[in-house]
Amino acid sequence: MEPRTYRARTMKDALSRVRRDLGGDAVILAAREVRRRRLFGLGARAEVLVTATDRMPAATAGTTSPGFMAHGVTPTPRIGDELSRLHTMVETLSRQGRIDHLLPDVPAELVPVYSQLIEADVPEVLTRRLIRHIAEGLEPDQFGDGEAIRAALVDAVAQCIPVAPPIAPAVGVRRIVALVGPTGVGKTTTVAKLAANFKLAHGARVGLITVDTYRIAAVEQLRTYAEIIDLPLAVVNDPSEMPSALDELGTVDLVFIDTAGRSPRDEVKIRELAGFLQQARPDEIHLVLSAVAGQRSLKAAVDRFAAVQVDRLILTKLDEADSLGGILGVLGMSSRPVSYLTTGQAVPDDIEPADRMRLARLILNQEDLA
Ligand SMILES: Nc1nc2c(ncn2[C@@H]2O[C@H](COP(=O)(O)OP(=O)(O)OP(=O)(O)O)[C@@H](O)[C@H]2O)c(=O)[nH]1
Ligand SMILES: [Mg+2]
Repeated sequence: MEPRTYRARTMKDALSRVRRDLGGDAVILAAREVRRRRLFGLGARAEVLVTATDRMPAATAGTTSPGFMAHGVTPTPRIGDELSRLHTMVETLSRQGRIDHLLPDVPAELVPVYSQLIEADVPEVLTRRLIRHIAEGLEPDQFGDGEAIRAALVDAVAQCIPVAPPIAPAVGVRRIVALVGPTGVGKTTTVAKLAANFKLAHGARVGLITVDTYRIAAVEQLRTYAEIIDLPLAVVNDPSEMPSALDELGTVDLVFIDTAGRSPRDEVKIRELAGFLQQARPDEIHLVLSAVAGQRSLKAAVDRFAAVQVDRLILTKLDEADSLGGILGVLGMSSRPVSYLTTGQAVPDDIEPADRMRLARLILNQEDLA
């Protein structure tokens, strides 16, 4: 087939269309950004032009292996394959004199890495910053070294992920930890996982408080966990009840406060939540964010929940997310460290303390959850 040119708003969209039209063996011949004038003088809009074909052009076919295949175009790309393509891509593009057509500030050898990050949903601006960082850190002879590039990439991504140590209860000192966040992200489930682990694995004395009294089912959900794990539970209907609820729990090392999900759009409800928390004076407030949520809603959540003095982030539903790169942009914006990752519905198993190298490898699809 003659090469076709695809025009799209983002590199990711362009690559998806290439994949849909040309299938798993698509070969990218050139990729560049253009600015397109818009009608009525509304300013220029950036677009990406990708030229691709379903097989190698005759001039280069049969020389080495196929040229640059877009990362992720094959259903299950293997990193080894990807890295060997990196080398042949550079050769092919050099021969075709096409390196200049590539994205201007991305060195040709790092184009597959660029594509990998875009496919993982890492925001474009951050992708370019990562590429620049990797390029600066590599020795000249490492540009042809797939292993070195892979290690540099994981390191660069890991550096964008601030992590916090796990919650550290001390015997005889009551530590209060509150979980807040948008609706349905997994706050109650995560409270149950944490409470069970601290009681069962660490032998801590744990108590629970819920301020989610808007729905009967919400209180019952936490009460069920409290009964199974055998923990005291206090229900708080009004901020003024908080001190007596804390007393009601008796002597405990760790109190988890479960809160009602709040839409980031609902500033009134978030202020109301702040009222409850002011009375509890938590030592730590963890904002729970679902990895399934889109970049924009994650950012809105970080932005709006800043009103309750968030200290840490918990990332949930990693098992359900198609890609995790969007989280990176949000971490940069929030500047709060990640404390825990949750990876499924099972209480108490599907939770782990955040580890920046692991999260980086997960984002880059270099590691499985299990
Ligand atoms: N796949 C997956 N599901 C999860 C995870 N954590 C929680 N869930 C599920 O997400 C759903 C909502 O969980 P909840 O814990 O009730 O969420 P919430 O944030 O307390 O919800 P609201 O109180 O209504 O705001 C439940 O079906 C959980 O089993 C996770 O890590 N992975
Ligand atoms: Mg809940």
